[in-house]
Amino acid sequence: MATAPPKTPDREVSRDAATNEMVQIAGDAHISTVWDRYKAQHPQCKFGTDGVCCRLCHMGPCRITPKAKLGICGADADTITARNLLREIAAGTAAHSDHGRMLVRTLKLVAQGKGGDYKITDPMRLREAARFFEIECESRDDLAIALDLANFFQGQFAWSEEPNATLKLAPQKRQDLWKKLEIEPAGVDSAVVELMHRTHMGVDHDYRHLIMGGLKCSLADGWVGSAMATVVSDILFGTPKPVRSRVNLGVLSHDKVNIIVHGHEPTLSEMLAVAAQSDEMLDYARSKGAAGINLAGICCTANEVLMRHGLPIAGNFLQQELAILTGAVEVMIVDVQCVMPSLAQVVKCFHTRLVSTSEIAQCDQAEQITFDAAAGYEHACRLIRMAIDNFEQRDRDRVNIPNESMDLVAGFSNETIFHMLGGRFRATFRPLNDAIIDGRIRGVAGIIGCSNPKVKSDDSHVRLTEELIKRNVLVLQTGCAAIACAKAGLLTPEAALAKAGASLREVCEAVGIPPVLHMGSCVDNSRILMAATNLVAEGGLGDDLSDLPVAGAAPEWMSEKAVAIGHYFVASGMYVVLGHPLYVQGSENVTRLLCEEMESITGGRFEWEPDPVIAAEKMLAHIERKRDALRINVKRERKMFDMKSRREQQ
Ligand code: SF4
Ligand code: MSK
Repeated sequence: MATAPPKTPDREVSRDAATNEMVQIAGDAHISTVWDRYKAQHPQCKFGTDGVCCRLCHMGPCRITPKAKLGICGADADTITARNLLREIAAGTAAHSDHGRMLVRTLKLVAQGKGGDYKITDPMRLREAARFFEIECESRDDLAIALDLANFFQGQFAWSEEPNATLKLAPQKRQDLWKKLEIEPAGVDSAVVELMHRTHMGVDHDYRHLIMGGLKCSLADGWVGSAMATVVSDILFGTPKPVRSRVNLGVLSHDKVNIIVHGHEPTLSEMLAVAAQSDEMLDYARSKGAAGINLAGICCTANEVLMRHGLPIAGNFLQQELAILTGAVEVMIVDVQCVMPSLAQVVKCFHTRLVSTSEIAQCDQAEQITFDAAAGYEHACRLIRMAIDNFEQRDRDRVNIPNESMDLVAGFSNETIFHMLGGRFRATFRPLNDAIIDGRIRGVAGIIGCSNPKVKSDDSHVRLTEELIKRNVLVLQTGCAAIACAKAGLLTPEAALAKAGASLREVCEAVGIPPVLHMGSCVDNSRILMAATNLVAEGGLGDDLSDLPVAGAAPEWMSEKAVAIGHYFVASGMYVVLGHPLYVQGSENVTRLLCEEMESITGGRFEWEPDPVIAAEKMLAHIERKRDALRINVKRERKMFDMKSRREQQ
């Protein structure tokens, strides 16, 4: 029987050599990857990309065309694109917030003494959060405070007469604006429900009113659901501090049991990280001929265990199939979000076992072992044993682990940055504000989001980051963007400093931070919101988030969570550049509202720009405009002080 010739990839799919190598191997073995399926979907539906396809009722589906400018009910392109966009925001908000809910539940179990091996790892963070939300802390033990905080956070999900209390994390002026615009959410769940209601057939038809509703829901994501997820993760698992580790498929081991954790919720992976280092598990691995246990991550679970344990990252979103294709993974453990259904097909070609652990996320071809936090440690041991038992099934002749792996430093929470900038005794953002005010740092950029087969993966993340640090902009990162830059070496202070502009380098060296700071997973974009809030609070850079010389970008985004994130940044007054447009281009009005008019409403707006170098220029132009408005670009006269004026200063 003639064998089919190996497939040749049409293009370099990635900036990352390990990815290209594995895609070639997949092609040779006729195993379909995300890039093959992307190609098979071409040409992609123009009605979909323009956002003018509506299937919200069963008179439809309807599509807006030059000949049919209205759907059967009379909805026009403005209403249809806005409604479709809002449903994406609702889904993104729901995803982040359900992640937050899971963590709040675990905190409550711990507080009630039913949390198994979970505990309060950072009591300072607990007390700091409790005090902020006016929970009594004096003369009370941690568990009592944790119970009050968990109940308070639980209350933030339900509908309430009052706006969400966590909105108070934002600067006062921003809160006042949200109130004036009537976009304060009053409960995460009700914000999502309201959006689903407003977008039901025959409810809200005014595209402007719809978009403002979308901003309201997105605030329930960034400043409520995600903010709570980040705080509770820090309390339970520890507030991240700088750690060194390694990244890319080359972190997989030839002689150890490889276990991949993939998804988003850190609860199980935290226990796996502990159990994998236990003597019991290590002895068992050795008894089966393995040199040890290698726990590595994909996507945001990777970021979580990296930030707190320094565990290696095997790859970002588009590398999940490729990790299995190495033939060296004993078990891939998945939970929620960004887990491709295709994994079930890829594991069939190898010895890898795919285990789904979330009660809400099942895959008919994966093994389902639903995670129970109260028995977290035993659960983790069971999964590790499963991997060890599978080690002898590994076919050494089919193992293809690329050589590529890179050093990185991650773990930059706001709390850590405060201490790094302020020194041991005085936590402060002051040196950062001063460096921005005197122009040595021009501003701050947040680069976040996924990878997407529509573009050469990692390339835009890396080029945009390089361009910005070269121009003396400090870069904060999360999610798969951070992993992309880590693979390219930009998360090693040494390499990044070498690429940074002279004045940014000087400041970073003086205060001991790298120019590209990895702040965590997708929910940890709330850390970027808080970093911006801290810049305002420190003084000298205006009194609202929209005054700051900051800009955001998601160059390779793909998920509905990214849509929600983009909107909460815009609702918070930020300028956000997306590498490809939202599905709204079928409506000139909606596009104009999001990309132009929004600036006069919230102070923020969207921009689409596929070219990372031009995106950097646009971000820098925005940063300089903000600097001009703050009048910090005005050259200050150097005053010569004589002895008299020095004495007057004292
Ligand atoms: Fe068509 Fe209107 Fe129904 Fe949408 S809601 S499918 S536009 S009839
Ligand atoms: S994992 S949402 S692909 S960043 Fe958070 Fe990466 Fe985007 Fe998923």
